[in-house]
Amino acid sequence: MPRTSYIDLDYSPDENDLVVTFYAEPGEGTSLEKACEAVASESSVGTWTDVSTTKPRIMERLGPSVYALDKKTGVVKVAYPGELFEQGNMPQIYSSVAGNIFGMKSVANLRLLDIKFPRSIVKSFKGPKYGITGVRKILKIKDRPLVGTIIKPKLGLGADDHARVAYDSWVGGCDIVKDDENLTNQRFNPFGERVLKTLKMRDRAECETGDKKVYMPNVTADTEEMINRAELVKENGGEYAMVDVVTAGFSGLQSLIDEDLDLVIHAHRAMHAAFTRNPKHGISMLAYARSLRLIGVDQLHIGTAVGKMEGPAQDVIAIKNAMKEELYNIKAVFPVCSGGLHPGLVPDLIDILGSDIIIQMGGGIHGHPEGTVAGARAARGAVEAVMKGISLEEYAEDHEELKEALEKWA
Ligand code: CAP
Ligand code: MG
Repeated sequence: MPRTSYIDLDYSPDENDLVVTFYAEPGEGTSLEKACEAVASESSVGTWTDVSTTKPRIMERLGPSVYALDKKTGVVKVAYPGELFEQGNMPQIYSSVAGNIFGMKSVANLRLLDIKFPRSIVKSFKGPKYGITGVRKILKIKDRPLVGTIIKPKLGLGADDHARVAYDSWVGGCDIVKDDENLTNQRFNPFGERVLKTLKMRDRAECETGDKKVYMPNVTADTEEMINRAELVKENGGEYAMVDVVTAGFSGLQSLIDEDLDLVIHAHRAMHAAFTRNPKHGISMLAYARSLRLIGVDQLHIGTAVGKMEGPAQDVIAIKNAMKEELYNIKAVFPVCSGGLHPGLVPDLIDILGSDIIIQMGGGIHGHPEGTVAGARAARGAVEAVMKGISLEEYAEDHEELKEALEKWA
């Protein structure tokens, strides 16, 4: 008897299935069951009507199963045969399970809550080249959080000033300096000039401090240009490339990583909130982060729970855990916390997310009353205090820069 429905509550996913958890709200005049049929069909082999060209074996072999459906919560689970997807091709996977379905009238709202990839698909991607252990090895920092800054103002500085602010950040105690997400190759700060001058300042700061320092230039552009920029970074002794992964897209990101330039890939997620923020519609940052781990980013912004960006603690914790959980030997991705952070927030941040994170402060360093060097010292001081189990107030008694930061922001 050929299958006519995608709903099969007796089905239990097997190891070859890609499993998606959705939140679904049926559209006007339809039921949750009907909405699920439409979602399962449109995201796999079907369309809005039966077609004479199909064959029973297609549904048998490639038809997904809606195997869980909760009318109270709207949570629906769909198991898709792994064969529906092209291995190593994240754009195709999202065009299936995160494509047309969001726009169908049969759903009033639809959110992709989580995604579980089968081993065959996981292994078809590179995964992080460095991951947490690799990055810690480069920076020679064993257990404390890494401290980074974003050069501010976001845009407007010339290459010389950019490099000088970077130098001040490093000598003040930052391990990492990054470009902001919308700084690429503008006339006032050309990419090549910025990278060369800032890497020179990195070398100077390393010499003067005796500590390892890294610079994360933003290579975001069309794919070919992104690769050219990453090659320029590599040729000039840089170790990192920062990519705005949402605006660059899965394809650009995969192409850059496939070049295997031996650079640490820092994933900024600007624009993610266009689809991750609405709790009823879109794609969760959790699912999106899992996909970026497979593709192979080494570091990823996950939120702060305490800063300026929306993102409740339990969601940020879930993303952090997903970046580190065992996954067929795929390396763990370094969680990056950034956005409205200042030294006064460091205890709560580490309390919620632990110390195996990268803490980035832009305004929270360059907005220090005594300037960037003092701001970096205050940021590092806050981390040292927490790692030593000392309250910030006590630590600030003999660390003036931290005291001034707390007076301004906390
Ligand atoms: C932070 C930041 C980051 C955001 C990104 C900014 O600067 O550079 O891009 O943190 O958000 O431009 O806002 P501040 P998320 O430290 O001055 O806030 O990490 O949530 O993707
Ligand atoms: Mg930014």
